[in-house]
Amino acid sequence: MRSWVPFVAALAALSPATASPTSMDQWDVLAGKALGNQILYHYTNPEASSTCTPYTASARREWGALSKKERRDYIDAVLCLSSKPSKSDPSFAPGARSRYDDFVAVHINQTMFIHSTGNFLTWHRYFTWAYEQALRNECGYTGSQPYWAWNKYADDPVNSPIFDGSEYSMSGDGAFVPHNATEAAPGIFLQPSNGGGCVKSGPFKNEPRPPPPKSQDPRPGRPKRHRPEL
Ligand SMILES: [Cu+2]
Repeated sequence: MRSWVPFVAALAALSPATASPTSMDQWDVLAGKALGNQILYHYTNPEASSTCTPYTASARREWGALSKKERRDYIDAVLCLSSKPSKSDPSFAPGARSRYDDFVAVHINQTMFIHSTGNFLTWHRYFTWAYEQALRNECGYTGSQPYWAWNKYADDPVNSPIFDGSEYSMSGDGAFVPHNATEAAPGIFLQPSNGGGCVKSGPFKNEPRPPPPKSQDPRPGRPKRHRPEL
């Protein structure tokens, strides 16, 4: 019979990874229950893997729950990926310049077949894993791909850890450019705010601007967006 000690220890070790205590919400509680069930299953199922365990499994964590060093490690790995040359076949992605662009190109190429479809979750799960592997194997990243719980910051995104414009964020508002409301999805309009232009703050402000788009947005009926032809 398996010992309960590793179960309890693993639960204690992994639970804080799902959320920061100060911002715990109902989704974090649900995720904690799921994690508990997974750990319980692992240590009570005789056929459970001995190599993939709750200790060795990659734990995806919310951006705001990462330490500043962990955020910076992830940002540095992304910057590293954007500094490496593309491996894509130019006939597939003529606009790709970097390894980061390679992943953008794959997503653009598949856009019409992976959204609002039954394969949405599985495709994006595999895609995220492949991106995470590139960060690890090509840029020495030792963490896991973080996620963004937007619901935690919806009331004040400008001051959230992911968009506060600090060196530990993804960016702040871009430069202000007067613009009308943007149709994010059919019938859903995002009202204009303080940004709209080039990224001016945060760790990606010096990233090269992609070339202007050479083709139509692949989604008919949507406003054109500034995208490289990837
Ligand atoms: Cu997608």
